[in-house]
Amino acid sequence: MHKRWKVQLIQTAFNRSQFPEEGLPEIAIAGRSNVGKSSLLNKLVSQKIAHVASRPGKTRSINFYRIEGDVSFVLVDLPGYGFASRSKTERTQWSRLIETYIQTRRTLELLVSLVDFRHGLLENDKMLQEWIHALGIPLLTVFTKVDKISRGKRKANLHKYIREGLRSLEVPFLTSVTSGDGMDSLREFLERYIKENTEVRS
Ligand SMILES: Nc1nc2c(ncn2[C@@H]2O[C@H](COP(=O)(O)OP(=O)(O)OP(=O)(O)O)[C@@H](O)[C@H]2O)c(=O)[nH]1
Ligand SMILES: [Mg+2]
Repeated sequence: MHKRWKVQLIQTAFNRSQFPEEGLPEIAIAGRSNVGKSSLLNKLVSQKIAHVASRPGKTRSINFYRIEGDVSFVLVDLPGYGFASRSKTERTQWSRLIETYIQTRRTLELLVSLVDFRHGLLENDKMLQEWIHALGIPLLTVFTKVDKISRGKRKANLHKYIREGLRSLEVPFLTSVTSGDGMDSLREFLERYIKENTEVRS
């Protein structure tokens, strides 16, 4: 049983001027619309704090959540990409906001790239991962919705996706917010990551 993380929404940003001041280390959650970013965040903190919807395009702002567990850090829920039915201007605006955040944020310690376990990496997931890699930002791949794939098929599925090419500093985590699979290990990993990567510098 993990020690519960305390969570508090510190900021909702629709543009750069609304980003909170850089302070605590940040872990950002990125992925296609509807992949389960907000759901994963809620599950990590055991609280329904981020809005979840069955229709894609729910989260349109960057939301900063302060986490207090063994360590303090900020979890950042990013708007989803690859959502076709919005207007082009709106799409450009969203991706620009995400790009600005990723390129300028000096306290960004880790980007968690969420990928739907039923599909593996699609073209825009690959683009995101290659771009993050080129920027030299540490990246972890986390698969979502593994409950949709029977247990017996998961290992083969994971290996197929790894063979097809993905970036991840660890073996990708397989998670589900409905079954709770992988959540404890992911929580522990993130906490340890923050601990190890911020101690070195302070
Ligand atoms: N079965 C299953 N459904 C999930 C899981 N995670 C998320 N969902 C569902 O997927 C849908 C989208 O979840 P969100 O958390 O809103 O997705 P998001 O990535 O934040 O989406 P945007 O904010 O639109 O970018 C919701 O209907 C969730 O209930 C999971 O692990 N298993
Ligand atoms: Mg969301």
